[in-house]
Amino acid sequence: MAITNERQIYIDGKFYPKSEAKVSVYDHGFLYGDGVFEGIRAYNGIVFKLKEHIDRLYRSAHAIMLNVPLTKQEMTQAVLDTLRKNQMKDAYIRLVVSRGVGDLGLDPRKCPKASVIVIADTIQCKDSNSQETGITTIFSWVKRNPVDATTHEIKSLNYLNSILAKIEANAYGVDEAMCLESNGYIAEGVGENAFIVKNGELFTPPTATGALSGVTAEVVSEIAKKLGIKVTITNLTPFMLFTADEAFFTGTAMEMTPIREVNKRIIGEGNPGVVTKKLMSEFQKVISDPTQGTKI
Ligand code: PXG
Repeated sequence: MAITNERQIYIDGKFYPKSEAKVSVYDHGFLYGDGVFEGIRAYNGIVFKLKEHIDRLYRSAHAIMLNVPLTKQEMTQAVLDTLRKNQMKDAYIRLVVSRGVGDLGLDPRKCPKASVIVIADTIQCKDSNSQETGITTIFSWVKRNPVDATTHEIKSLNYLNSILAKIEANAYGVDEAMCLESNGYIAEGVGENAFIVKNGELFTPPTATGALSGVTAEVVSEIAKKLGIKVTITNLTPFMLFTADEAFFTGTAMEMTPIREVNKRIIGEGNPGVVTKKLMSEFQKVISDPTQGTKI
């Protein structure tokens, strides 16, 4: 019997209680990681940057030649319907499009229809005090997916390299892993973009070599520019992070989170710096601005 007050999950146009929301073991998303996804947040009845997330989802799908069975407008509606169905105004939304049910071979032609899943739930990915204290990190040995393979630019269901980096961070007792790209430059975290502050200016790695084109990173860069803080997209070495004045991560799940340590090197003063704090307080204003998203 279904448990009452269970979350209702959208699967291919229908809602199922969480305990009954299941996909086939023949789904190629499960068998091969063949699919794409997005993580989105809703704040106080507004889905933050929903259009930007949906656009990125369709770009990822296009790159893997996955036919999304909904138009962007229908996909937007599916997200909003899921939030309404669950009566959620604040949520973490997971949008998944998998290649769908096929046979045990790799060939996607055996999967006649892609599957769309929308989960609206909450997420706990950082300690409540990490915004005040900053988090600890290590450089992982796992490089980001190279551009000439399962490139990091596609937000695919293949997140094993992020998971391996996370396992490493866990094993070393730090909060998060910092990932490098194949030339040894800083790429990003396991699910967040990286920024450093040096002499009052912001620097972040290029998306071409190793960082996902982050929605939150874009928002924070825009805030910085409005505040008159210069933002430069450039290759960053581990040394530049060691010797930065401040550093922080941005991401839908992590929002803005200061970094206080990398491989036991304290960054700056070892607590969130002035530029980071200023950006964080402006970021709070932007996420509660109804013009920055789609009303539920
Ligand atoms: N880099 C990667 C590799 C990501 O997956 C980001 C950066 C940040 O992008 P946005 O657009 O969210 O600012 C992401 C996306 C998690 C989790 O549980 C986070 C993401 C994806 C999957 C899980 O922390 N973030």
